[in-house]
Amino acid sequence: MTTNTLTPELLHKMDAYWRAANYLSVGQIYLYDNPLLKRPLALADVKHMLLGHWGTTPGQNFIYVHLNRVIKKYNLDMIYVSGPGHGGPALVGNTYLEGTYSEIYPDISQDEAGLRKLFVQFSFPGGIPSHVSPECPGSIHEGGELGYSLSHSFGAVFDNPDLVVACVVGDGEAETGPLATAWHSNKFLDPATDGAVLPILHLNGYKISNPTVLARITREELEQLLRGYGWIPFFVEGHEPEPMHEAMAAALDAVVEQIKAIQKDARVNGNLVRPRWPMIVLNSPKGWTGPKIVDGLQIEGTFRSHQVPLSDPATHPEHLKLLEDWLKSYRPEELFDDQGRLKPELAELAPKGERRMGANPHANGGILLRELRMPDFRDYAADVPAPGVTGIGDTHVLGRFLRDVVKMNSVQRNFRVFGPDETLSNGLEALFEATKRQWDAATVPNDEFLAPAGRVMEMLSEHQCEGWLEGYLLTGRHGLFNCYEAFIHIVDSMFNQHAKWLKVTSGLWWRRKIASLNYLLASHVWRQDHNGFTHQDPGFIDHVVNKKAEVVRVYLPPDANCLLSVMDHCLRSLHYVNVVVAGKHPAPQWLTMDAAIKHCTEGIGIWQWASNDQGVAPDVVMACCGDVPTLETLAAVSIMREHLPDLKIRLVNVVDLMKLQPQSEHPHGLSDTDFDELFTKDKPVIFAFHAYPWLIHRLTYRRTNHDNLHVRGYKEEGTITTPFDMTVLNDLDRFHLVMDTVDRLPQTGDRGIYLKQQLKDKLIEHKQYIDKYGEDMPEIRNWKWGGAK
Ligand SMILES: Cc1ncc(C[n+]2csc(CCOP(=O)(O)OP(=O)(O)O)c2C)c(N)n1
Ligand SMILES: [Mg+2]
Repeated sequence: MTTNTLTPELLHKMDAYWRAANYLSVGQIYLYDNPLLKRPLALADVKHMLLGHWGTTPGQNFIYVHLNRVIKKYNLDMIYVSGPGHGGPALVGNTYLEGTYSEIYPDISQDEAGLRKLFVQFSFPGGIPSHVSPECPGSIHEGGELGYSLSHSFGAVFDNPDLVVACVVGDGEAETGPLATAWHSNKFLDPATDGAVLPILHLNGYKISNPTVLARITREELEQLLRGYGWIPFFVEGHEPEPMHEAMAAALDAVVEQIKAIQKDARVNGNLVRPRWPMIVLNSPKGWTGPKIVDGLQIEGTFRSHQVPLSDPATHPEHLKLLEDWLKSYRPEELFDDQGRLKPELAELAPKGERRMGANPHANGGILLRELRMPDFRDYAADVPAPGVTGIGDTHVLGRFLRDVVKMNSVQRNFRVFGPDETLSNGLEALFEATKRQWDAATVPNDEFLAPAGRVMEMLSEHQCEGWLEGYLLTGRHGLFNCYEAFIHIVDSMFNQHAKWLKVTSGLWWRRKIASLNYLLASHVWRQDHNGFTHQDPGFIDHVVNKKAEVVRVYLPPDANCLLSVMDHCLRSLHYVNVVVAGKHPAPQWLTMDAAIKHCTEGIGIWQWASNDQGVAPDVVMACCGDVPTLETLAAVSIMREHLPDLKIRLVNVVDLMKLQPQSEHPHGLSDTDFDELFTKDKPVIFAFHAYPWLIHRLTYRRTNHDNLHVRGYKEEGTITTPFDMTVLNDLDRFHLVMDTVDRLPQTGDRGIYLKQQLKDKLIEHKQYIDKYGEDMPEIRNWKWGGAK
C-alpha cells in the first residue's frame, strides 16, 4: 500500500528511532559494558547470564514508534498495553528514549553511563524483571501470564472517554481462553461515555516453539474470525522496513480517524448503534531485524528467535562476532551522540510531557484516584431488636447500600460492579433501581436492566469480569466483583497476578496506591443445596491467604449489619485484595448496627450475650466463622445451655479471618496474649468454619492452644439436598457440634452420654424426614435463638 502518509524525512527518522529502540533492546539482553560500541565488542562486554525475549521485541518497538507519531499528530491520550509482556526490553527501551525512564530513575541517565546501567540492570540480580513489570513506567499490565491484555485494556477505558488504549495482543496469547473471549468486550463499550481500545494483533507467527493457530489459518479465515468478533481488521504485512513503515502509518491514521468518527457519531449525533471498531493485524517476522541464521539454523522469522538468539558467545566465538554485527546493523553512531544521548532530531519524535506513554497518568492510576462518596452504611442497618430475628438475606441488605454508592458517584463515574451473570442471583437487585447493565449489543422487549451505559458489567466469563475490574482499578477507579463462591476459582491465577502487582507496586515510591480489589462471594457453599456438588467449593480463600499478608484480607461477616460494616471498610481501603463471603438467603440476624461496628472493628470477639462463662473460666470455647457456621454454633450452644446447664460456654465469632494468624505474619493478627485470652490456653475449642477446616489449622498452628482446636468445616461432602443436610453431611450441624463438645468434656458424664444418644437419634429422624418431605424438619426451619434466657 503506497499512500505517502509519511514524508521521506519522517520515514527515515522513524526508522532511525526504531533502530535506536532495537539497539537498546539488544543491549539490555546482552551488554554488560561498552554500551555505545566505542571499541570492538569483547567477551567481557557481554553478560554472563543471557536472559530475555528478543522475538516479540522488535515488533513492539515498531508499534511504539508508530504510536508516538499518531499521539502527536492527533494529540491522543494513549497508553500501551503489552500482551506479550515478555517484550519488556521494548517498553523499557522506549520509555528511556522518550525520557520518562530517566525522570523516574535519574540514575539511568541520558548518557553513556546511564545507558550502561540501563543495559546491566535488565534481568540482572538487583535490577529489573524481563517483563513489562510494575517497575516499567507506563505499564498497567506485566504480561507475564498471558491472556489478560484485552480485558485490562477495556477496563482501563470504561468511563475514560478520551483515553485510547493500544493493546498489543500476542498471536500465542490470543489462543488463551480469556483473550479469546475478550474480543467480545466491544459489545460492552459505550462509544459515548467510554474510551476506545485499539487492538494490535501481533501476528509474528510463533509462540515459544510452536506456530500459532492464527498464523496458520488462511488470511480469509482470520479476517472472518475477527470480523465475526465485531472488529474491522486492517492488515499490515511484510518485512521490508520502508514499506512496512508506510503501511503501518497509513493503517494507524485510518484506524485513529475511524475511532474518532465513531466517537463523534455517538457523542454528537447520538448514534446508539453498536459500531464496528477498527483494529490492526501486524504480520511481521518474529525476531525481525535480528540474526538471520545461527549455527546453520534460521532464526529470524521462526520460533527460534523467541528468547536469546545467540545464546552462548563464551563458548562460541563466532556468536560474539554475530552479536557485534547485529548491534552495529542498527548504526548506533547515527542514533546517539558521543555522550550517549539520543540525537535531538530523533528525540523530538516522541510526544511531550504526559502524552508520552510512559508518563501518562492513567498508567499510574493512583494519581487519578479520588475517594468514593459514601453513604452512611448505618442508614441501611437491619433492625435487630433481639439476636436471632430473621433477616431478608444479607446481600439484599448490602444491595441497597451499593445502590446508593452507585448513585452518589454517578457524576464522578468511578465505581462499577462486575459479575458474570449473578448480580440478581447474588441478591444485589437494588442496584437496578439506580443503574443498568451496560450492554451495547441488540436488545429485545423482554430484556431487563440493559442500557448502552450502566454501572453494572456482566459477561459470562469470570476472566473478563476480573480483567475489566483490574483494568478499571489500575487506572484509578473503584469496583466490586460479585461472584458465586465456587466459580471464583476460575480466576485464581488472575488474582495471583494482581496480588503480585500490588505487592511490587507498594514498594515503588513513584507508584501511587490504587483502590482495593473487592470480591463479594455470595451463593456460597452452604446454600448451594439446590445446585448441588458442582457449586460447592469454598476454597478460594485457601488460595488467597497464600499471598503476602500486607495485600490480602478475608472477611466472613455473620449477618447483614456486619456485612455492611465490612463492605464500607473494603470500599474505602487501598491496595488490598478484600474477599468478603456472605449469604443471600433469609437468615438470622445477630447484632445491632452498633454491636456490629464494634465486632467488625475488632474483627473477632466474644459474644457475651451467647456465652455464660462470665467471671469464670469456660469449659469450652465454641468458635464460629461464617454465617451458616455461626447459626449452627448458636443452635448448638442453645442445646447445651438447655441440656447441660452447668457447662460454662464461651462463644467466639470471627469476622476477620486474618485475626487468627500470628501478629508476626499478618498485620491484623492477634497477639498471642489476646489469642490465649479468647481461646484459652488449655480448654477445648470447637470451631465451626465456613470453608475447608485445614485453613484454620494452617492459620493457628503456632498458637498455644492449637492442640485443643477441633475444626469442622466443608469436607467435600455435598449434593442436592436441604440446607441443614448440607451441614449434616459435613458434620458441621448443631448436633454434631454438641456431640463433639461432649466427647471433649468428660465432666458432662452421663448427662452428656444421654444427650449424645438423643442427638444421634435426631440425626436419623432428620434423614428420614427430609427423605420423605424434601425439606428440613420444622424444628430446624423454625429454630430461633432463645439461649440467653
Ligand atoms: C498463561 C501463560 N502460559 C504460558 C506462558 C509461557 N509463555 C511465555 S511466552 C509464550 C509464547 C507467547 O507467544 P505470543 O503470544 O505469540 O508472543 P510472541 O510471539 O510475541 O513472543 C508462552 C507460551 C505464559 N507466559 N503464560
Ligand atoms: Mg507470537
